[in-house]
Amino acid sequence: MLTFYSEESRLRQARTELHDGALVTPFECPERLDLVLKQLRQSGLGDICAPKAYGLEPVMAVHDADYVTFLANCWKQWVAAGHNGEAIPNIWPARTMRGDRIPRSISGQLGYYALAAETSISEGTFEAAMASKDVALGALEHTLKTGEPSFGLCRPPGHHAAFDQFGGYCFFNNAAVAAQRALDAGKRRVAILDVDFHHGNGTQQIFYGRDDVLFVSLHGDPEVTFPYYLGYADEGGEGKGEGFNFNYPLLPGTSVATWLATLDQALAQIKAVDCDCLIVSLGVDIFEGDPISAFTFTSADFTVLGERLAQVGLPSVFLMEGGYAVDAIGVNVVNVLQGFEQAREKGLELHLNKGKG
Ligand code: Q9C
Ligand code: ZN
Repeated sequence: MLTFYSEESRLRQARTELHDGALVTPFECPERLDLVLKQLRQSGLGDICAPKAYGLEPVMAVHDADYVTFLANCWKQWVAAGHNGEAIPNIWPARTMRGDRIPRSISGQLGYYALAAETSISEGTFEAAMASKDVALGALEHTLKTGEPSFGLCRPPGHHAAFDQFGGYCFFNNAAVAAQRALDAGKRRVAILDVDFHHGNGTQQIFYGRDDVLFVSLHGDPEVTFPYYLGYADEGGEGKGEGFNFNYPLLPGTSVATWLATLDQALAQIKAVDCDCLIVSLGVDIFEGDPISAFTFTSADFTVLGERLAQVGLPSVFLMEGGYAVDAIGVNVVNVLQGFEQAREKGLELHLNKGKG
């Protein structure tokens, strides 16, 4: 399986995350890339290549143009305004105020375009976000061309980024950018399966009114887990999109057996809808040792996850979402991909034998 990766993903080197009432070194850090790359190289899974630059057009196909302009200019404007630290919002157009004004001040714009406060904007953040969506697009292009699976080692992650909002460590929604690209290349319907610990609120929001992208997510129950205000089981899509959104919220501490049984339901939903390809929002923060999450996957369980995903039988693109800096994230990612490859090869073999017999 080919991996796509960009050195430019390292250009985001934020120093601050608002966590537990303090500014800490961000959990979403460049070292995550090293942990995954090291394990990929040792695994012999396949080559690692750099994507080409796809420009802004595929981003504009799912994000608001003014939002993209805000991200491109935010750091410069923040510095020009004389601020010392990194750009962090501290006020929003909350429910009791107007939501139809985009203030001129960069502080006002930050609140308008942010959905959470943990994620700072720093020098190089925009450039890294550009590289990250290029990684997703490179992986998608390879899979569309060959039918072979691919892995996009995206960083920063994407699934919390909505049409015109950043947050949860995400700026551009890599999975949404890739899904839209597949449609624009002639695919009729794309399935996105999100297994990250956190609900993919951004992906859901972008496609909520549409029937050409099926969004299915397993995640920590938003009653008690970030992002709190989306990801409930009764969110089924709207208008044409009704029946194309499925949320499976699970309580913190949910057993792997329950999680996998829920996955089987989710996979049955995907198989019940006619889709041309599968994009997996691959967050490995469902690992028992993840520092900010609360599911109970062991490293071995990730192999089982990969095997089950192969049963869907669709051309598949894996895109990195969460999974934080503990050594095991590399092994966990590789286990999913190897489990997938092995089960897929076995499936192909069975298929061939059937043909012969
Ligand atoms: N300070 C992804 O996994 N805050 N984003 C959680 C820890 C936000 C996670 C509490 C978590 C965002 C892509
Ligand atoms: Zn996550």
